[in-house]
Amino acid sequence: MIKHLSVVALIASLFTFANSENWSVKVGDAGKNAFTPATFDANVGDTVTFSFVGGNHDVFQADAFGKCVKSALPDAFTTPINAGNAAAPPTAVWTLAKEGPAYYYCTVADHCATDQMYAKINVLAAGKALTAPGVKAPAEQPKAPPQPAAPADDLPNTTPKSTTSSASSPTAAASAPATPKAASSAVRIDNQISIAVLGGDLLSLTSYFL
Ligand SMILES: *[C@@H]1O[C@H](CO)[C@@H](O)[C@H](O)[C@H]1NC(C)=O
Ligand SMILES: [Cu+2]
Repeated sequence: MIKHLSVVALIASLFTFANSENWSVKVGDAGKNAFTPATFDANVGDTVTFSFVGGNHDVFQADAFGKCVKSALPDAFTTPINAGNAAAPPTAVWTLAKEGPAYYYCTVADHCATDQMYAKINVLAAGKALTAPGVKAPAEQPKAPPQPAAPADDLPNTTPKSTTSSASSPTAAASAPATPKAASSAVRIDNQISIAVLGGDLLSLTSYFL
């Protein structure tokens, strides 16, 4: 019985991890004292990557929308003041650990009080559908050499369609390194995570039957 429950939990974890997303928020875009986008939906477990593209700004968590006061939470999210650089923006990453609205603002000068430099993320439970998703950040591509653009009609053959299909054929997904450039790299990262988690699941399933 206990083993049975752990198998169910492991399969559930597979779906939770496969759906985690990396959202992008620009800070100080176009010289404005603003966060872009200022409001969007996300899931618990997602990350928000702030890119400081202009001006001098920071990000401080608040306890209410439009409140220019640091959150009383002991683990309130904060960043140093960053000098914006559009070509090579400094970044800061906020991992959304808790369900519910997450508020933040900029503490520099009168950006919050006068220019309304504050924003909000609606953090929904992991796996819950998003009504107003944010902007997906381009995923990290460490050593990938430049790839020629693939014809659009190649995509259905080489792009894993869903986490379910990649989970049912992990070796096929793992041995397909030539993902076309047009395919979302976020999908690739999700699949890598799924395969890693699936590896653990298979080990557990094996011990379940021993
Ligand atoms: C999230 O997006 C940023 C770019 O906005 C990128 O630098 C970072 O590597 C991404 N993180 C992951 C885990 O993909
Ligand atoms: Cu600011």
